[in-house]
Amino acid sequence: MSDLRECLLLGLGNPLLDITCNVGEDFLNKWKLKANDAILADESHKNLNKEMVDTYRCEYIAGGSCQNTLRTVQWMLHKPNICTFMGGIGDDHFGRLMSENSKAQGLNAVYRIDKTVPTGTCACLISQGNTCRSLVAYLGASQTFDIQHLLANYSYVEKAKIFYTTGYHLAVSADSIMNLAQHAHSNPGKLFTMNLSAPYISQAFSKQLLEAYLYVDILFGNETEADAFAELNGWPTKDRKVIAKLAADMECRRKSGRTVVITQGKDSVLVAKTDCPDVKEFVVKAVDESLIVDTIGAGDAFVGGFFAQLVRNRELEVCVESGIYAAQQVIQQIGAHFPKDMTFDK
Ligand code: 26A
Ligand code: 26A
Repeated sequence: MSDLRECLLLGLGNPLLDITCNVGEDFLNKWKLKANDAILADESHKNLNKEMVDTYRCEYIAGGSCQNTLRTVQWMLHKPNICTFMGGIGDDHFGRLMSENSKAQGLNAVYRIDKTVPTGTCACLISQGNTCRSLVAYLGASQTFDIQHLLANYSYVEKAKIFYTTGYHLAVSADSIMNLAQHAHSNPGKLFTMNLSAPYISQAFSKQLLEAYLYVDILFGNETEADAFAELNGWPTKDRKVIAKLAADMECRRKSGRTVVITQGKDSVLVAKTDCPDVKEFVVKAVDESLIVDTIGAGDAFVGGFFAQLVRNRELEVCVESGIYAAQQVIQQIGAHFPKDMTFDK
């Protein structure tokens, strides 16, 4: 582990402060929220966070998909500042909570701070004795990130060897993403990696996605995102192994080709590579249903576990095993939290 240096991995995404608490049915009804749902906040949710905080004991965590992934890497590596995270927050109390929390978890967060827009949040309302989760995301200042911030902090780009961005961020700063992609492309040994993030990205941001995809060394996605990507490309198949292989074989500017990693919940993880006819299948070992609290953040943690080995140049098999390990720890906790101990020891 001694050869691990700081700022090896640079991530770009939407920082959202996850605000989690247990609520009663009446609270959900008052805010017209379904017990199991994930929505974007609108005008009607303006005071939701405040009322949650005033009414219940809330837990805060530096969330947002990319930041969750990088926190996972730090959790597994026990050495601070291996990961740099960039994204936009506000100049407010929630922004300061976010900074404190990400720092406490070992992240080197280089936030763009916007004076006019509040920090993004994700309200996570748990109900019915831990069995239901209602998520309300307010994207706020996460949408104010711009390429100027990246350019002003370019020393972190120079230092990094692996770049990771969420598909979500294609909607925020596609030019920053392209800048990272091209930086990796013109610097031998660097890797550009991306997540599909959500089916709607393949639908509403296909142009930006396909442009960045030319430079992707490693693509991550789950089953529904893989299906949406197949649909975008007009592939008439539901066979995920075929989808993974077709995705790996799309035009690629990277000399060494591309790796596509698809997670499927309790089903096997699929890995396809350019110039490799077989799609590898990694069996996911069963987790006793009674131990599963919720699957919030499982996909984010999978990618983090994968990276925790990739930064140490471990082979693909160990990266995937570590991804499964991290995801399975997170599904046994509320939200995108980890247990205290980390017992993966390959
Ligand atoms: C653009 N959107 C909707 C989002 C998110 C998001 N992260 C980035 N962009 N909506 C929810 N999240 C985060 O997803 C995590 C679970 O995977 C939440 O903050 C939560 O921690
Ligand atoms: C029974 N369920 C829901 C599950 C899982 C699971 N592992 C076992 N049982 N749901 C998710 N995972 C883990 O999280 C990753 C990302 O979804 C798997 O490792 C999966 O690859």
